[in-house]
Amino acid sequence: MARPKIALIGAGMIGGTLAHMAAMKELGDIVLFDIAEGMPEGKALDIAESGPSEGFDANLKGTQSYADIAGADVCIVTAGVPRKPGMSRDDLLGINLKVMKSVGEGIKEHAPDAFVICITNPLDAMVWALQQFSGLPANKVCGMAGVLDSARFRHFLAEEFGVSMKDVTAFVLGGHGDTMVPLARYSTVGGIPLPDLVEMGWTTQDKLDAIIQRTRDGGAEIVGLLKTGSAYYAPATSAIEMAVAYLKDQKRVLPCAAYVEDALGLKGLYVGVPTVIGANGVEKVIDIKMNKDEQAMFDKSVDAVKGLVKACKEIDNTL
Ligand code: TXD
Repeated sequence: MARPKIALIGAGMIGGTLAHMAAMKELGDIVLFDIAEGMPEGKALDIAESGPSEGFDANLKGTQSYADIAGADVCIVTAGVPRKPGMSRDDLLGINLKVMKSVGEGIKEHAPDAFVICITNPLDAMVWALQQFSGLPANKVCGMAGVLDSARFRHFLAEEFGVSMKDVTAFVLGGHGDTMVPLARYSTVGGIPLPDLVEMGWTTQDKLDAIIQRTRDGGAEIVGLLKTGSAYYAPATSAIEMAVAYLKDQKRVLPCAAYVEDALGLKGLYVGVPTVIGANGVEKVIDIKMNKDEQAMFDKSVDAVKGLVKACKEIDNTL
């Protein structure tokens, strides 16, 4: 049986990290696509040359031709421009929408059966535009944001509680932006919900609120520190987790930007929701019941996403 084929559309900071992680995990053969001349080829060759020491078998190829992604099982899209300090994710919309059009057409022609994971910001609008431009079924096109935002939340909570990050679960819903909704009620340490941990004196509500805000600001915190780009290790790791759930039919329960046909009060929108990811892509959107406060935060986040979608339609009237 042939190895799976992983196509990374965009071979920059996240794309290169994705390629390295996918090779080390032996997820399959890897194509690094970019418009930059030489860079994808150089990264592919450099990672391939790490194979003998690391001990993985994978063919790696760098390219500027969409023909080389033919038959990909998974496409992870990071093509576009990242933020610089002082920029919001939404500031990237105009430039990256045009990039999604070319990427969507490339995937439509050469990898129509792929499971597509979009990472490019502003994520919730870009994943929708990518699905529209590519014409792939909505269950095969999703966005990576919730896994990253939840991972950041989990990391900060594990630090606060002095416990293993492995034993902290967290739920972050809504758009990948300032309005994201970390759900404390559904986040736990070893199954103990956060509100119980506050009552048990493990932390205070003020500290929990500060951690929730730091999660919302997680991307900007790293952009401010790096100064020349945005986060790439944790975003890549998060997307790989989603790709593995698809490739190995793991039925993982993961938050991601998925198309919501009719759930959570939504009728036809891409936004961060709890999903089940397996061999059929996004196999289920979990229609959780939120309380009044959570619903209000979620609705606010949904409105922000709808605003981005509207802005896309104003730029490209084919959408
Ligand atoms: O959680 C999330 N979804 C976010 C997403 C987490 C972190 C970063 N987020 C976004 O991912 C970020 O705001 C950017 O929009 C993307 C990619 O971030 P990265 O740090 O990898 O950006 P780079 O290093 O600039 O890489 C982007 C590559 C670069 O090599 C360009 O040459 C290439 O994209 N690029 C293109 N490739 C193909 N086709 C076109 N048109 C194109 N334009 C640029």
